[in-house]
Amino acid sequence: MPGGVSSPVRAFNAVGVDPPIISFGQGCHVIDVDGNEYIDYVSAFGPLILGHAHPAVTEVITSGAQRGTAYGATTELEVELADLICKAIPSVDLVRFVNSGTEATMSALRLARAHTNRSAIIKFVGGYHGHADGLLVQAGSGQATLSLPDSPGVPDSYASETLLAPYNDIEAVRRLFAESGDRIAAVIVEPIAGNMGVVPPAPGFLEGLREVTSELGSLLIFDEVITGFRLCYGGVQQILGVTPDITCLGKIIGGGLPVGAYGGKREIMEQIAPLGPVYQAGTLSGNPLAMAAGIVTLQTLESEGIYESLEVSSIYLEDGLRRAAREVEIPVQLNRIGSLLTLFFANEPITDFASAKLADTDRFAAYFREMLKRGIFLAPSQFEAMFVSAAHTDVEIQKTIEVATESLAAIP
Ligand code: KE4
Repeated sequence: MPGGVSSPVRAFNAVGVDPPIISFGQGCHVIDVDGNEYIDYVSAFGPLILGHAHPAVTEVITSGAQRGTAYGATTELEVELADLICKAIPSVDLVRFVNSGTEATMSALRLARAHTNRSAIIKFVGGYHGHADGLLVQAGSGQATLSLPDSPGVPDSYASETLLAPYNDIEAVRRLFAESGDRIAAVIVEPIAGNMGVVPPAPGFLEGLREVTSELGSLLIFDEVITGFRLCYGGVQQILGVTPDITCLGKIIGGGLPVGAYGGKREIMEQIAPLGPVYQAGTLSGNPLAMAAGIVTLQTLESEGIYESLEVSSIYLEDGLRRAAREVEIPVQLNRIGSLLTLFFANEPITDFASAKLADTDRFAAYFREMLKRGIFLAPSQFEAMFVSAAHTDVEIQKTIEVATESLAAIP
């Protein structure tokens, strides 16, 4: 296994410590093979909004597995999850399941190019949408963590179709459209950026994207792989009041099993095979265990008032972390939206990738190591988010704040 991992960020290259090997999770805790217990804020990078091994999720997977794991045929479960998603997100009339966020965004871009008969796309510097070739251009998340601005192996011909603008810079987008508008198929954006650390949209940014894409016949794609069902029941688009043409989903809708999805208005989605000519397929797409886990996760989220309690615990955590940094007089910026937050070691506000890159990643690494040895498991990169789950109670939040105070005091 290259680097001993199945995904680069897990190698902990940016934080200078060997990664623990996890044995199991329970609620908001993970336990490594040496028996060390951690309060977990990685949450598998987002899917586990209910926490690890949630009884209802575990039950449907266990009972489902006894009926088989894959059929290469349609099941009632995928229809049921599709219904839940289409009912929860008004902009989605039809939805197609795939096996990862990467597949979702890759397919959404192919659909947008077919629908508009155009080839260029706009993404944002520091935005991460998975590892499809054309999207590995100045991406965030693991690429930013490893300081790999562009991946080798992506032909210039692909990269030349990917135009870049700084996140939150609507004038830069307007300039790109002025120069190349008639060849831009779509703009793809994380409506709340989670892969340069958490960066909220500036007032008017998403509205501006909606306006310019509608004006010039391009599609607006919201990559809600992180934000889908994270901040409310449905897409964050419903809170932000901007309606995309295509929405990409993943993570939470699979309850921790491999899943992705993309969906949108009927007249766009009808072009997907077998209804239309745009080809996309997948052996395990819509697999019954991921569908079952996703259904019970969404049903739990819809029924139990979880978003309200997530907001309360996330505010508690934010206030505590701010207080801890003030106590030791370390300059930090804390960006939080709902149960997504990032503590940046920076003096100035973080509003895009250029400002995020000014953060002191050495100081973050020292903080990370201090937190880890005191039993707090954070994502091993300044350019990721902390994910608060429904399983984090006041006890764990208070413990996290105490440990953060000790950790911040211990770093140089
Ligand atoms: P996957 O292919 O990893 O399922 O999803 C890609 C993706 C797409 N869109 C957004 C907004 C995403 O955040 C992601 C993946 N997120 C990263 C963490 N920020 C996954 C962690 C990893 O790469 O190991």
